[in-house]
Amino acid sequence: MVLHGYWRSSASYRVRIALALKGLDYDARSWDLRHGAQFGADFMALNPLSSVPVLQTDQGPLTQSMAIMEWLETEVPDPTLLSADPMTAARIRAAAQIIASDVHPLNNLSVLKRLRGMGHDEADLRDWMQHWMGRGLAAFQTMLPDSGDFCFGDRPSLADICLIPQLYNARRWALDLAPLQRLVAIETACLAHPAFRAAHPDNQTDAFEETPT
Ligand SMILES: N[C@@H](CCC(=O)N[C@@H](CS)C(=O)NCC(=O)O)C(=O)O
Repeated sequence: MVLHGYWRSSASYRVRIALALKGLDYDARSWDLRHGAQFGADFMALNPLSSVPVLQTDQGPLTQSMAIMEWLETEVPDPTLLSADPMTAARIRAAAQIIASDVHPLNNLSVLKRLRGMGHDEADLRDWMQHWMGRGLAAFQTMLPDSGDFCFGDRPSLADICLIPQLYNARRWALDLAPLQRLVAIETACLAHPAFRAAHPDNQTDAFEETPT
């Protein structure tokens, strides 16, 4: 398999974690989002929505990180990213969707570009990012059980996979994490896990290659 991604892309980071948790090997191909590589014809042939990640499989390219991870879960059920208990699995999906559906789409590079194009300055952008991340992460935190090293118990799930890249993003935008201490504790546990370490942006071969735009 080939994972088309970008080191700082949080949706790519999710899929890297899932692949590592499942113990799957893949080749990585980087597309420099800062310089518009996602709009080239070669990338658009993989994903007409011009966003990463795309997982190239022996059955063709697959887009959308959540769909990719659901497919990985079906292909390689063990270790599960969900739970054998249907209600716990639904709660894991609900927490993951807060980030994937309600927070991340508002924080995307294309949204920031649009806001800049409409005349908003960097202070507006920071306010925008912090607002949506803070609101979503606070809700996420209240949806978790009170104990456990990870979001739902003693092993990582789809909820942790979505949370950790979003927290990476939150730190980049200087979100105040003081009210989110349970999430910070989970982040500490995740970042000590080999799969999360391998998937971390700083450990990708394309890390720090970008030049400022
Ligand atoms: N819903 C998509 C979101 C993908 C997405 O937004 N990717 C971002 C990077 S995290 C991207 O490629 N942005 C390019 C752009 O905004 O031009 C998924 O989960 O895969």
